Amino acid sequence: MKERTLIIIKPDALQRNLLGEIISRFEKKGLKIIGFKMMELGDVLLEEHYAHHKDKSFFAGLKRFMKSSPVILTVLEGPNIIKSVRLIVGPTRGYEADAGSIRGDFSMSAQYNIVHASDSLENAEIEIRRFFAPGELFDYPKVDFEWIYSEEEIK
Ligand code: 3AN
Repeated sequence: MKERTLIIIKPDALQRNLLGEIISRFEKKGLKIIGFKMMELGDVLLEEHYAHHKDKSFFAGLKRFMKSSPVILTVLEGPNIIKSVRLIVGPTRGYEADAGSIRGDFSMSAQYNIVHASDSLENAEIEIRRFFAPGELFDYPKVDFEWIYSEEEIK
């Protein structure tokens, strides 16, 4: 089984026009995008996804924030995916994250921290199933092209 993780690009990133910047960091690192979509998250999905925070004082605020605009959900594939993505993303609190990481470069907050990334392979599979149907994930390339010119062009 190839290693996969779920990324949620949160409302603050979309409202700050950071989507391209964030996706580009994952792409340039060499991670493969195998699923990608835009969604408005409702209470049911958020209460399931953030069940471990349901008794925290910030839970209502977290839900309000996560519903403030649509989010982008993406599934990334690559070796050692959980660790490599968490290094690119940085720790939860933006003000503690190293410069060069997404949160280190774009967040000063624990709540408005730009992205969610799964914390284990086990949780990644549960989270991917929560947001994606099997037909929304793609296995590619089906053919390896050389990207210089097509064979038809030189006939
Ligand atoms: P991570 O997103 O780094 O896995 P979690 O799972 O502890 O961190 O937290 C999930 C989300 O809950 C965070 N991304 C953040 O939006 C929110 N959150 C976590 N801790 C706090 C906090 N102390 N105050 C406000 N929001 C928080």
